[in-house]
Amino acid sequence: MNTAPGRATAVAHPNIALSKYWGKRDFGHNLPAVPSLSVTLAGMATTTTVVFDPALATDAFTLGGQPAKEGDLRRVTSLLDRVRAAASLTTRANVLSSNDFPTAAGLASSASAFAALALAATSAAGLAWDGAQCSDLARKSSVSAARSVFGGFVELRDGHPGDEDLAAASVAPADHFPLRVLVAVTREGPKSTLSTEGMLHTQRTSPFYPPWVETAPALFARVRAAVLAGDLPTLGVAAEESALRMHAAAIAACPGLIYWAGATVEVIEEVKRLRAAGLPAWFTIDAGPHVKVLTTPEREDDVALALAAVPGVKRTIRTRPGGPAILVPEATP
Ligand code: 2P0
Repeated sequence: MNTAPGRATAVAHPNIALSKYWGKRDFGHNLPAVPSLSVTLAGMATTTTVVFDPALATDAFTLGGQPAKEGDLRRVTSLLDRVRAAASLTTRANVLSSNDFPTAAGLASSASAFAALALAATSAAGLAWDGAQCSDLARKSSVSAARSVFGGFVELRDGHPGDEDLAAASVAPADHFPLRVLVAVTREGPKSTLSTEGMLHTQRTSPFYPPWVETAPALFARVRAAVLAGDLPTLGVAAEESALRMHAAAIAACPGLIYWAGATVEVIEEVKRLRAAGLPAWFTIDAGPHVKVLTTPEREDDVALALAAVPGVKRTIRTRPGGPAILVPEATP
């Protein structure tokens, strides 16, 4: 419940793509070149408060207690400008946001950030927008954020010219089948190439970008069917293929874009060893060095123990499918 007019707080979770998005069909409208399917994660969250304040001359954005960088403030302002236009408002806003997981480290912080911001900002502006409208708004700032508006398993189709609105949609709820996702953190601190630049560079220079775009829809269909069937082994294999093809396209860019650390490869090898030993374990990797491992609740402890023992793994975060972005009561100071 958000009682004070002009302000609202929302919580959103990161998501991990099982079928990856990498590349834009239209940079101006931020339309993805390939369809993607993700699982929204419980256990990690962004909390964002938006306060429209007539006393402000410009928007202000504080991230984790620190004034945000210029570029981050610009992205926040551009989302707020869309909200102001829709609500016929001119008032500037103060945005306070915090993550309970590392920012910009390949843990999809922009996904939860813009999903929380879209929900908090529209609510604070008095707009009663539904999930699809918030998802489209979030997607215009960050494609993966469109998916974090919804909980459980979520899809986002590829965009085509003329797609002014493009929202993600739910495929199956969080409890559709028993899944655990373990994040093997291989490096602390922000990554060197942000996703937006990384995919633009891949698009411009990688000879493997066209085959990536051409083959991604069939992989997406395999991932989607496996999710609907609750078939983790089939899902795991398709998710690994999607991650490796995305990285293959990025690695083949000029110069090559290698998001992996040495420990990333060590974890991949360990996942293969676990699988050969009969444990359910499949990996996926986003635009960073960490490895996310899909497994079952029954074998989560065994897999977590094995990952923690891999040289170079700093720590392991245990997550599971989680809920949608929601409005929450504000904490009293
Ligand atoms: C994904 N990633 O599907 C893929 C896999 C990273 C690797 O979406 O430019 O922050 O803001 O739309 O959404 C990360 O890219 O990029 C991402 P923009 P975004 O989750």
